[in-house]
Amino acid sequence: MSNVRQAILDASAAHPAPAGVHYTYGTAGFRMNADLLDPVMYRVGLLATLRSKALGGKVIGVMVTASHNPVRDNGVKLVDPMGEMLKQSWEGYATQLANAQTHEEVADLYFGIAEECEIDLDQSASVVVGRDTRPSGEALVASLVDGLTASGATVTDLGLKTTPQLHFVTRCLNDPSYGTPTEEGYYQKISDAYKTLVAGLEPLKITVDCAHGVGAPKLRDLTTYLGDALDVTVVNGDIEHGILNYHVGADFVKVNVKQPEGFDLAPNGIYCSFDGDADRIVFYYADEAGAFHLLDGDRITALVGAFIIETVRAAGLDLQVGVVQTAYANGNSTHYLRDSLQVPVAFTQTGVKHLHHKAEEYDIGVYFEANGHGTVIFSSAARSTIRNATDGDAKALHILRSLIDVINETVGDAISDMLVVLGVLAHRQWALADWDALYKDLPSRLVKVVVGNRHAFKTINADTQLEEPADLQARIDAEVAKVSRGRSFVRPSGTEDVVRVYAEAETREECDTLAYTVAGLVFDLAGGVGERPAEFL
Ligand code: 16G
Ligand code: MG
Repeated sequence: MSNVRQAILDASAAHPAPAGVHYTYGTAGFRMNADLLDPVMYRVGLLATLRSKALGGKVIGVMVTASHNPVRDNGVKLVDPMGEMLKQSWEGYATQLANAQTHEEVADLYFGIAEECEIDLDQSASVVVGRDTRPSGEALVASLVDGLTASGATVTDLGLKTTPQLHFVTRCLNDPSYGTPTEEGYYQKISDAYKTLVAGLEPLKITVDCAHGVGAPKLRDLTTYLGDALDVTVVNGDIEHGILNYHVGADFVKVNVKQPEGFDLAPNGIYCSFDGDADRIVFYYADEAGAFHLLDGDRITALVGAFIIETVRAAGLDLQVGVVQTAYANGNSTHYLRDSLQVPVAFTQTGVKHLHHKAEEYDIGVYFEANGHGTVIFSSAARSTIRNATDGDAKALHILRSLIDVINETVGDAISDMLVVLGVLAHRQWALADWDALYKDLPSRLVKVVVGNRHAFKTINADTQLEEPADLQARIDAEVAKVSRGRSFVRPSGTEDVVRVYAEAETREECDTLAYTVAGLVFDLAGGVGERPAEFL
């Protein structure tokens, strides 16, 4: 037996699989109750080694986080060399390895994948690891490192990082032109660029709800680099007491359309919330009357998209700017982008990797999910056009050049997105109310339905239609036709054991009728479980 096989078997013995648990590498990697993740971590270590070897020894990233989930959960996902999500065809290998029943099977899969992908096992492998503030994180990283070590990878444990910082460092290690591969390199790059972007403008003041997560210490670190360029107040930054994401953070604010707990909103102030691993952000403010106004990912697309288009035009550059949304984008945001801004809008399935991939088709691609996850990406041609332009409006070129470096192109990044939005607001001299006035949202509603088997739901056309269960879509279409400007779709969640129903319509009443009627149809015709919720029609 080879030494490596023996090493993998020996180390695997310390990470036995629990009986009867099925693991799936989904849109956000593996994510579940932390108590079940130990064997998964070990095996993800093996897979990360293989992935690095398969790519000629390039550095692979591994992030240990469960994002906005409760603190008892944890999760893990792999990051490819340019800072992008793991190549989709490898998700299947991750799932296979995680579900192996015996140590022998784990080793067989390791060598089986190597053979199938024609991986040279003598190739070196290198992996960087980051984790969020969850108490389970350290032990899970140790199990991950066991897998990496048994399979011979060189490991760098970066400790506490936001998810986007881990993506950034991974990218820089493989592509030094992107930046210095350290947390300090990250702060230096984006803070220098922000200072350049807003030079000469009135500094803004923002209060940031960090969801009691990793964003808090990291944002505090950033403020020392920003100096006077921005006045940041960190709130909800208690990472010691296991209250991560509890009634706070971007997901809480977006789902409930209300402010997080823990502080009061002064009228017309600038506020935002990060999620637990700081890769999502939403903004909000209270008006004079105390009413709460949410500015979600769709709004960020509209603000940033419009600003970039205008600046590209002002700079006299011939670059195509495009926007990518999902079916969850409010219909009026799409309407605003297409009809008022005349910008091409593409739709993809939910999940960052789909949006990112689509955005790569433009010279400059702007993508944000309604939930606040997104970024802007520049093709390398667009980047050189912007960097090398000699004529054209100097101010516009200056803005674009600094914007490129404020943006974390590898993945949605709450810290970097915050600076991008603030940079735009500073240039426009807008309060959040001005941003809010760009368009008016159509009333919308999201409803969860618990069914026996959510995997029986198959969507097509970027999640907008159901292919299975058969006949359900025709029933949904009939309901949509009854309301004005109606839209509704159903998709299985990739992160929770539920089916999600989305509906929007011209009025709140029509919207709610549509949402609860469709939810009722799903419940009745597609195996609803438990008591039928009273609000379902
Ligand atoms: C994950 C995705 C996010 C998506 C969400 C949908 C990544 C990094 N994150 O959090 O993009 O919006 O899942 O959740 O891809 P759902 O499938 O439960 O609706
Ligand atoms: Mg997150």
